[in-house]
Amino acid sequence: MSRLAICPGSFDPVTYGHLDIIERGAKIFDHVIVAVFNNQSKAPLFTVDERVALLEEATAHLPNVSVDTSNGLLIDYAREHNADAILRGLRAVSDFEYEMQITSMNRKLDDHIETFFMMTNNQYSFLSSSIVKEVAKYKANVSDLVPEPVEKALKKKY
Ligand code: COD
Repeated sequence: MSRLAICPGSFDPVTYGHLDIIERGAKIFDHVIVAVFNNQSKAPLFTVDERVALLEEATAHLPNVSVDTSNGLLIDYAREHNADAILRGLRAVSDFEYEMQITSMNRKLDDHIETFFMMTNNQYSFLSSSIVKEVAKYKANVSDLVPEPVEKALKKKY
């Protein structure tokens, strides 16, 4: 039986931390859809189309990964696509409370879809899109934090 996971996020922009979770997830699940959603509590730097284009470049080497976007609820998206799981990454204890909140709400809305958490690779435990934008704004080198097309896109924005 073929197993599908949805890896949802803002991806504003995609970092090597996200990519690590996507790559590891793609080894476990038959197919992974990376889905770009708007997070109401964040003001995005990149448009949804820009985020999708950068994700497509960054995941081009993964044949069982596709990129999509949605304006709706994550759980509705997962249901519509007949997903088996929602795939999320965990960095630190500080992520836990937020993740528990959204997982509990998603489970209340549909208890058939499991959420899978993968611990960050130690190397990326400090890494977030916000921190990348913060340092890129001050022209610091971000080449070991994000794929090259993202680095270029950040240079254009700032
Ligand atoms: N190492 C490991 N994992 C990482 C790293 C790293 N360095 N950096 C990020 N991640 C993980 C995150 O933990 C997350 O799992 C994923 O990568 C994406 O991260 P972000 O920051 O791009 O995504 P978020 O947290 O902004 O995504 C929030 C959603 C968009 C999923 C959420 O807002 C949502 O579900 N929106 C749709 C509307 C909805 O359904 N709302 C109700 C939810 S209850």
